[in-house]
Amino acid sequence: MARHLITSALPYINGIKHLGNMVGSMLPADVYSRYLRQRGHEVLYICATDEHGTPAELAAKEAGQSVAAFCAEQHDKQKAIYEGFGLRFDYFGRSSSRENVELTQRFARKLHENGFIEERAIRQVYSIADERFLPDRYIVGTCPHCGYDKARGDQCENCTRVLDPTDLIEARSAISGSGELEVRETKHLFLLQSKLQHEVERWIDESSAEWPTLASSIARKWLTEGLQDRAITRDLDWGVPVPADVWPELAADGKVFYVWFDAPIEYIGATKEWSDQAPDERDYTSWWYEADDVRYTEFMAKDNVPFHSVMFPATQIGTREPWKKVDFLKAFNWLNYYGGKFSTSQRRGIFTDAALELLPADYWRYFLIANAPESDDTSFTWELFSSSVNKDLADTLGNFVNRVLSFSRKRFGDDVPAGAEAGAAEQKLGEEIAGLLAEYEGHMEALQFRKAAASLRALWSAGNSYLEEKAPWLEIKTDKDAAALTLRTAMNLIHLYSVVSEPFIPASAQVMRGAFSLENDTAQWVSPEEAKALASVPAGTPFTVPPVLFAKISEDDLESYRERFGGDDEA
Ligand code: B3M
Ligand code: ZN
Repeated sequence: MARHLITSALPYINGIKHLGNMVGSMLPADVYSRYLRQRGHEVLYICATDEHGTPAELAAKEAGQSVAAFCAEQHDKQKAIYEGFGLRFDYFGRSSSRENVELTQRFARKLHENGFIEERAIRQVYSIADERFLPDRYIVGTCPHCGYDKARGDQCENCTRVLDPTDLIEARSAISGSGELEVRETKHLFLLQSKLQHEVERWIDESSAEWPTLASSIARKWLTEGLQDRAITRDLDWGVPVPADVWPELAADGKVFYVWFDAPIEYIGATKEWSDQAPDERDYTSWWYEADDVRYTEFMAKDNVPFHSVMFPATQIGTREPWKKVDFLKAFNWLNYYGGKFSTSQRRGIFTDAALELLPADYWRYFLIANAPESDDTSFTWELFSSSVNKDLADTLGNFVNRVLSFSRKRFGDDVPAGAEAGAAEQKLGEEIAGLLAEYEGHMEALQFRKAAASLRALWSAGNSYLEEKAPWLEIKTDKDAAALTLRTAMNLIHLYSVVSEPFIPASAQVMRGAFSLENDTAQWVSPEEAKALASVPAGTPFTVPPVLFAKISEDDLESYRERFGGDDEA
């Protein structure tokens, strides 16, 4: 039994997220934490909304709300949606919390004391039309590296390079669209990452060996390019204020920390929010400070990797305090919509709120994880989605559950039938199940979600093959006891499925488990050795037949989804 700290990249507050956001961060983190919990580990899964920076200010402006009111409302909205998806955070915080403000200022003070922060006068883009400086996303233009013409001042979405607003070609204001810009001098705090290069390099050498290549190669690329000193403050109204005791002039000037400085600290901040709710039982420092017994896993999409693999660790190292650093960084590629990007600004693709209105969360959870963009970008298409729901969930799993339970009830009544002793076929099935379960565990331990989904599917299929082979609907005509054995065995499979499918499809798993009136039944994991016996549901256990677990998606449904959300014609 180990202590697992799990975080997923903090979703921006600037609007409802699309499925592409969720599949690369919160959803796999939830699947993994559920799995670890079932196996009896102590797990703390922390997430939060990322509320500072230009995206929040811009979105609030568009909504005609104050930033504070906008963030409070959007936080609640996102939180409700994630609950609907069955994401079981231990805590879902807000980066604008008092805890995060205090921790962010503390980090800055420490970095300053250790000589890693410097005040520098810089030349910054000022918009004459808007009468303000234009940091980060307030400015758009053409990326000097790849030529993408909608690159933002802080990062190019296309090539993922981190940018300075002054790097952009043909820059214009994102507020007014005005190209009437000039460069003015203003003072900002710089984090002297160049001084930390060697320490970060050593840390990556020691820690990244088992990270997926996607994550370690991005980290390496950054180190090879050399760590640059970066401005960590901005001229914005909304953000963590620069502490006045250390930098009175900048504080008076209203400078706040850059969102990417305070956002990762919110992983710690949200843990403190969590522990401040029950200070007698919880202690955030036991997870974050000198926490050598904790294994820390982070989940994120690839564009977030530079910040988590290099910049946040540099910040942590620079405090000279023993903060917990990431042990395993799980990164994801993009999920596309028919080969093109999901886009929040163009509302292209499927958004999390719309998805939940359409179909139950388990359909999405299963599809998304089974097709997670692990080794490559992948595409969502309605055709792929419906075939995966219909084949895997409805035909293979749902139909098995329903067929077995209703047939048994019809022939043997409301209790699991006794019948014959297990024979060679059950022995063989048990061996097969144990092997597949061990495989499944291996993939989960390695955070290989697509492979884990394939093993889970194979477990479901094994039940179908067994049932086809034994054909209890024929057995019953000649040997009632043999038919009862087959059904009892199949019911034990259903119970096993309810346990091992729980990380992927928690709601349906609970329905499957709930079909049996077993005392003190939990979702506690079953080892391959235990699973082999297929005997967790004894004869005589009362059961009920649940309603159809998964409804098939029809051609008509498909047609209407394509129409409503747009199909490949828009790619
Ligand atoms: N909010 C970016 C994103 O949503 C950012 C992640 C912060 S993690 C500390 O992709
Ligand atoms: Zn670019």
